[in-house]
Amino acid sequence: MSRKLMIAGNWKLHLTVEEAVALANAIASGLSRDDLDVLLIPGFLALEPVALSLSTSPVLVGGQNLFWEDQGAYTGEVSGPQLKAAGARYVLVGHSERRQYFGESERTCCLRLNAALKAGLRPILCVGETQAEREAGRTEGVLESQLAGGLAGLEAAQMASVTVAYEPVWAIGTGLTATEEQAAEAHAHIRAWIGSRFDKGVANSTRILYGGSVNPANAAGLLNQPEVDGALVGGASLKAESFLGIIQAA
Ligand code: G2H
Repeated sequence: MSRKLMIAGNWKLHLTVEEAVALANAIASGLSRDDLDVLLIPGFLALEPVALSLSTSPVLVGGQNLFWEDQGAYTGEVSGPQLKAAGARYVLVGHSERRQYFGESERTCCLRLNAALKAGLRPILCVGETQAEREAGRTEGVLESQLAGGLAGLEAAQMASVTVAYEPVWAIGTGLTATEEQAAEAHAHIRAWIGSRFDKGVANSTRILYGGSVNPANAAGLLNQPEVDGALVGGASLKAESFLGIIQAA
């Protein structure tokens, strides 16, 4: 089954609202392909202005995180319905920076993922091993437990709305990239796990993105791997030229 490629730009804690809108417009106006999905993931403040500025463009907008309750006395949180109303179509869940700095656990990933689905958002569940886990030969076990935790209780039909992103922690923002073989191997393992947890059809139709220091020079090799269905890009998504370069390389 053919899966549509996605190139997503995760802007993390970068850019003012004005800078984010300008970058979104530069990316939208430089985009010359319509055979793949392009997703921009700005900070919360910029999300609605970016979505509004892209309203006539095919470029999609997503959130970097969400809380699992729709509303209530939860100071500082942002909910799925709020993101949806602001124009988000996708939302990251369990990015390694959330796991590392904000105590994200498999249980909270699962709560957020379900909240996203309930709000009509498409969650992108991020999984990946640290350097120490890789060196200890634990990569596959870590991926399996993050997948099992994040997708706990999910039914096969719900997987049509779920994307997985494999982001080896040791490759994030470090300039180190997984080799094409390492990425292909991890993606194949994730797909096989999805096949045994759900079924082969779900496994074949689930989009699995690679993230971790993707740039215009290494994108083609990574995206050429049949198991790699797109890229989740951080640093190189902060300049229109490099992000468009990755899209061109895909
Ligand atoms: C991984 C990635 C985007 P970078 O976090 O999610 O960031 O491309 O800077 O490694």
